[in-house]
Amino acid sequence: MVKGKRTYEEQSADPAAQAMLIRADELGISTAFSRADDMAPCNIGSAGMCCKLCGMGPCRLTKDGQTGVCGATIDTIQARNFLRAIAAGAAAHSDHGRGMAVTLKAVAKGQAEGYYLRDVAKLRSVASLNNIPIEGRSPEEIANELADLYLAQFGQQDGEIAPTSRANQKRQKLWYDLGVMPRGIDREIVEALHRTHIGDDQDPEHILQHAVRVAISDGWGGSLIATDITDILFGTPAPLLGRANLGVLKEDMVNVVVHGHEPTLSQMIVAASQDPEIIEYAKKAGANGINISGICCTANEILMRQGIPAAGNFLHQELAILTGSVEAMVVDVQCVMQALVSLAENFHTHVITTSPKVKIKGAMHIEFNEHKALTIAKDILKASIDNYKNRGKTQIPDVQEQLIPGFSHEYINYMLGGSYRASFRPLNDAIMSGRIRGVAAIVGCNNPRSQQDYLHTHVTKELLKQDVLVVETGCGAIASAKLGLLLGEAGLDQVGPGLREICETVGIPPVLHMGSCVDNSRILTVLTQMADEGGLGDDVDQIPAVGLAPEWMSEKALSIGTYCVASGAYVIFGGSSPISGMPDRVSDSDVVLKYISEGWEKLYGGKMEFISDTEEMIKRTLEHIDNKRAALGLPEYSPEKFGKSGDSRMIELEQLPWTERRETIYGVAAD
Ligand code: XCC
Ligand code: SF4
Repeated sequence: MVKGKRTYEEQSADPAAQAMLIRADELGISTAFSRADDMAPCNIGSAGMCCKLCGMGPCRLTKDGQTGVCGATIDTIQARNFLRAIAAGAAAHSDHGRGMAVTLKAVAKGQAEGYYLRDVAKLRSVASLNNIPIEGRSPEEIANELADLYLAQFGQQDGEIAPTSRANQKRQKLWYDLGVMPRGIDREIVEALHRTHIGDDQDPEHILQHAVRVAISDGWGGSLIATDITDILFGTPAPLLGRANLGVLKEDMVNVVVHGHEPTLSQMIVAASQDPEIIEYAKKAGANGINISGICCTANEILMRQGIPAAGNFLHQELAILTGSVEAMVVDVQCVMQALVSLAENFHTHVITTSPKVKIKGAMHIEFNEHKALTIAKDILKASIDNYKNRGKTQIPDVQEQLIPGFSHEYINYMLGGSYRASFRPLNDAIMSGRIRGVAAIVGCNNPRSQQDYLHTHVTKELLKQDVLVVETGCGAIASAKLGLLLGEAGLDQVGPGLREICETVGIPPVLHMGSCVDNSRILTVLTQMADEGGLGDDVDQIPAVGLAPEWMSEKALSIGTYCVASGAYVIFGGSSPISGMPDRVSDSDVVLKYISEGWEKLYGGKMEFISDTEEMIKRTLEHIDNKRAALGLPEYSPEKFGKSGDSRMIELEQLPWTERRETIYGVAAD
């Protein structure tokens, strides 16, 4: 746990962040980093031992055997707190999904200015998956029916939510048998609040069973719906060349940073920024044009579709403003710090809130709606341009890295077999032969209580050396991007021999950027398709795969972790555990912690653990992968066998300058 002021290097592994933290100190401005140093977390609350669910409390349970005023035990309190957190996370993702469905409906009806059905192939395939007829129908008709179907999933009362039909058959049956098949997205979230009200559900295991149902309604519901529709409206991602870190901000341009989650607004701002009228307006203001960049998952959404650079991840939101070069930070929902507004008062930056759900006192509010999106986006850009003249002294760290994002599950499928033989066969074969030892999904946030980006990138690097193929999303993916791990190129000399062979043969980086946090649903799809492909058992829990969220902080991360467990994965969270309980507890020790690991493993084949020690995280990941390999009867992992095929060609390629090499290997053109 953090105590006292850390050095800049201890606060962040990113040199751009370190430079801005120095600037913040020089200017006497606080950041999440310094505030974390100044305020130790409450040790009762952080362990899940505080209940404030009614006016008889809050009850703080610090002694063994103690109960709340109502008699609630620590296990009940922890389980309730955990369920509430998961419900909030699922609500955030799912409401985002609902927003996408509302937009799809408006587009289908021709009532959404500036939006199109950009990926009709995906629309048709998603419609087919949902038994919506496609032959002889216009894209708008199909989209209208799909939007209605998806919108209905929120208010549905019984049965199962439609996208769960894409889970493996065996898994669906298991969810039915265990009573965790979600009936309707809103219904499960409401029930979570009901069950955790004073005097309701008080059996910890029963409470946690509902946590699973809520989480499934996120991963296999709201999040999957969000991903599907985002692809339909803005295109299914495919690899392209991007850039990340504060160095993407421009000295001579109007810098507009979009931050948050929903792509509806950010995509429109990108479109509006290319409008000749707007460019002209910027030039008149004395700038060389408009430079859009992103923070958090909004960054991922526009990075992997349009190649718009990412200014950074969660902990970069304040640092971007600290450069003094940001005319406007345009935010919508989730992960937006209230601190931005008071921070921006030290500079000329406008913080502009746009969601009808989110206002911050002191911020400018320009409300977004999908019917007038383009007009609103232009208004926002004009306000940003008008602010350019107020810019004072700037300091933009000259730090950025290139990356290749855009690995949707569709693209991964295609890249492994081309148009004629698209399948997961080569990936499964590589795992079966031991060239690839297993797969790790490293996802989630930044947390100022640990060194920014260090845990992510350290775990990533160590697993690559061990021939573990890594997929990433969210702020974790941006961490790897900033530190240069999302270029096949930069990493290949640091990856194990077998994995390197595969990456070079297929032409992929060893770390695949799969998108934003709602796109963790893509990871579910990949795992399901791998199970269905054969050779790695018949369900996700048999695949040698692990999910990790080393720097998690948001409730959404807990929901993601839980739906991954429910889908059969082993999930490791780093940092602190929200349910760690008393350090030296004796009586029926740590019921909740035990239940989400051993208990859930018996039921779902997946388990959840909170491990603060990094090396232990890596060790358990590899152990799990090796145990799963052994259970499948696959050969033991032995790196000596691989890495020699085709080396002469690679040695030849390595003589070329990086841009040419990149073009030859990845087919991504130079800037
Ligand atoms: Fe938020 Fe999605 Fe976490 Fe990043 S990773 S801090 S949730 S933006 Ni999802
Ligand atoms: Fe205390 Fe029980 Fe009320 Fe929680 S629900 S605050 S434990 S009395």
